[in-house]
Amino acid sequence: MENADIAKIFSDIADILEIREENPFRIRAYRNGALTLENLSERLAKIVERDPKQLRELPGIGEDLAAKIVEAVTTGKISFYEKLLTQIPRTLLDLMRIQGIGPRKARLFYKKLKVESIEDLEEAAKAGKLQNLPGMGKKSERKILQAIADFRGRDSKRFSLFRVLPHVEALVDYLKNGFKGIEVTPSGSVRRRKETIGDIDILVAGGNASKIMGHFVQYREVKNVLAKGETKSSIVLNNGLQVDVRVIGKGSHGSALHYFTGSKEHNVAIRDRAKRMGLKISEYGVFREKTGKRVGGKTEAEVFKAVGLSWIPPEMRENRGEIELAEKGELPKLIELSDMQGDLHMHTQASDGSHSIEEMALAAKKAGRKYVAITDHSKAVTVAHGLDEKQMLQHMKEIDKVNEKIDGIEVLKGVEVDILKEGLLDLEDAVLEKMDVVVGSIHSHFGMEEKAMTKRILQAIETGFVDIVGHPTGRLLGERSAYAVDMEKLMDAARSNHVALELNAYPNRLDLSDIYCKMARDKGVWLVISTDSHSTAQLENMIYGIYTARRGWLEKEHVLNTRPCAEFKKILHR
Ligand code: DGT
Ligand code: CA
Ligand code: CA
Ligand code: ZN
Repeated sequence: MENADIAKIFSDIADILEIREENPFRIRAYRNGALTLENLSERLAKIVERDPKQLRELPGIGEDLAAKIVEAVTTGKISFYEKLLTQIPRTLLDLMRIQGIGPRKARLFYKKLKVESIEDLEEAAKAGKLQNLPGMGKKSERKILQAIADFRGRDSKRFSLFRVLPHVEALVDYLKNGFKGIEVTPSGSVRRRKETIGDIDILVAGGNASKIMGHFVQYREVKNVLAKGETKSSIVLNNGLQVDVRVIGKGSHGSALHYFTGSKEHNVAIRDRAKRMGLKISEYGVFREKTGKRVGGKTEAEVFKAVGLSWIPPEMRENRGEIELAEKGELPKLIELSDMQGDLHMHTQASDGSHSIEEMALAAKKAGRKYVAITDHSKAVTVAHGLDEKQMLQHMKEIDKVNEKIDGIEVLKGVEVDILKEGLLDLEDAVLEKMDVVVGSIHSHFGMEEKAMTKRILQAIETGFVDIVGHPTGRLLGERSAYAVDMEKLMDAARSNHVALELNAYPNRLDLSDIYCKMARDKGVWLVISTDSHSTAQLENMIYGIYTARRGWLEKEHVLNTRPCAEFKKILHR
């Protein structure tokens, strides 16, 4: 099991214990443990391999949790969790995937109405049974029905990319270590770095296919084997993720890689193009339609060249116009991690972060950044301990001090100020005026109608104080849909007011989405990519922003925080 899987189980355990009203300290221990694991940059499997005792040095990991981590890493299971799952209906946990429902509400519905699943809950809400429960009302009942509809609308079975990549890496290692001279390449949506993944596809070129298949299905994380064939097998991992592995001859590596990378839409367009040129493309190679003569397939570049195209980066292969550009030789030079000089959204212990200003700045320097903005929450976000005017001014002094003290990274004074319901900002102008960077974000009243929501954000932009609109649609992958906003209008207002939109690299946000990044690029709207880190480890999440940016065709020039700090500041203070 990978870190994120174990973190998820710890948080499930906390939920179950809370539903059963068990000892609050125990519940908190699992929640804290989950948080620690989410923020850990080293693989737990590695720590256990080196010395399991070192687990105890992690914050919030005691004897009990450490033993469970060892069990998870070595056996792929946590028996305590399995046992808990037999004591409550498994489907009850699904309730907490509905926006606005936590363990308390789940317990309430379960105890009072015998609600055991999302279906039960929907039925109860439709029958008007929820509104009479303590702490509930007509409005909250309606909200739950809406949230259920939202949940169904999302593809709830897909995994976020960040939960998948560690497994891909481990699997590639496992397959490579078993055999000499084979090439193992992730393909499918993983290679295209799509924000969510349906299943993992891995291509193996060369080697003895049946031996490779035999080795693959014995992977330690296998829950069950769906199919085992001569050249193609599928398994399901303990966390429910499916993995397809396909073995192909070395001579067909390029054409197979192209085929299995997809997307399907891109493949269809390429095949049609080939047909018009008298060629036939399959996973085995490129052939002349008439003679059957093979004209290429060893490398991907050969495949593209055969149809008159330059090599297209996998992130762009969605049939959104990339083929036309490749034909003209006008593909963009996509942005890279090493282009990122600044990170303009992060939290410290002053609000809901886990580390100090100095720790964040030094970690950002280590991650390769040249400047950061410290942007703690403003007072409206009480759950995140947002700062009021007085506290903010004090905090700014602390930021200045750190900036003087440390070298090699510039620390800017910033804030993530709440955009209130009516579009006003949550801090006085006099404080905002003194900031280097103001990120304006929405953290409340997500359910507003599109017109009102658009007006709200436009109003905030027009105050003249906002430099960047943070996570502009508020979506949380697999948890919460984007709020309704007229993106066309928002982008036009951003451009005319010289305000940048954020691509939030926090891996369950990735908001703006790839499509909106491309739209911003087309409209000439300024963008920034920031991590929204709440701990030092999360500063490494910048790479997820880069993946989405590349899917949105962004180049270095489209993203303001690729510029050196002095230039960036000049642009902001136009
Ligand atoms: P996913 O798994 O839903 O995140 O998305 P993909 O793109 O990984 O899709 P998947 O796993 O069904 O298939 C992997 C690749 O195989 C896909 O990107 C393109 C290729 N492929 C699959 N089915 C077809 C098909 O019917 N026609 C063509 N041309 N290619 C296909
Ligand atoms: Ca796939
Ligand atoms: Ca697949
Ligand atoms: Zn935020």
